[in-house]
Amino acid sequence: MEPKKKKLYTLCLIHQGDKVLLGMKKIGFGAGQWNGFGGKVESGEEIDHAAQREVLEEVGLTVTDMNKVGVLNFEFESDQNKVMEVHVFKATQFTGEPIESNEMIPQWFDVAKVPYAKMWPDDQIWLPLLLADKKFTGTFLFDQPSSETYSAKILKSDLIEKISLN
Ligand code: 6OG
Repeated sequence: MEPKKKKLYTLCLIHQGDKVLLGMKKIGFGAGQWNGFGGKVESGEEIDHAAQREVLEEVGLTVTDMNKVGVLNFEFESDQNKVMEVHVFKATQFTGEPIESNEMIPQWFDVAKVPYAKMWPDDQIWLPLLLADKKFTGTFLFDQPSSETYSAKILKSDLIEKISLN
């Protein structure tokens, strides 16, 4: 059997004090849900450059302090060819003001009121680690890629806290 082809993605959460900036995805994969900002890494592009580029494109901010905090693999039972390797970043400093883009409507949330019910279900497992300045790696198997329904269910998950990411 051929090895599964992983596609590389970024996801950046902007966290300042007791607030986290999320975006309501307007189109594409995960539309109708709150998430961090990110997307596909282009061929030949550095992953952290892709993370910065996606934040600028999706919410108009230039991040000035950003660290990689996690790597998550997403697999889907109903679509065995879809394997996503998502590099998760946390940014604490930026310049500019959040602006709505074609893809995202930004909104600040209190860290005690993150809208997990309207996010991918994996977020409630790893986002608390990010907010607590921890690093992690993990794999999540979903039944299906959901869109606008928050209906994807986690069939298997495995999240490990890490001291450092290599
Ligand atoms: P575009 O299709 O917009 O990139 N993403 C996920 N984020 C979370 N929290 N959970 C998931 O569970 C996700 N699957 C994908 C990665 C898609 C964006 O959505 C993120 C990218 O930032 C399945 O180019």
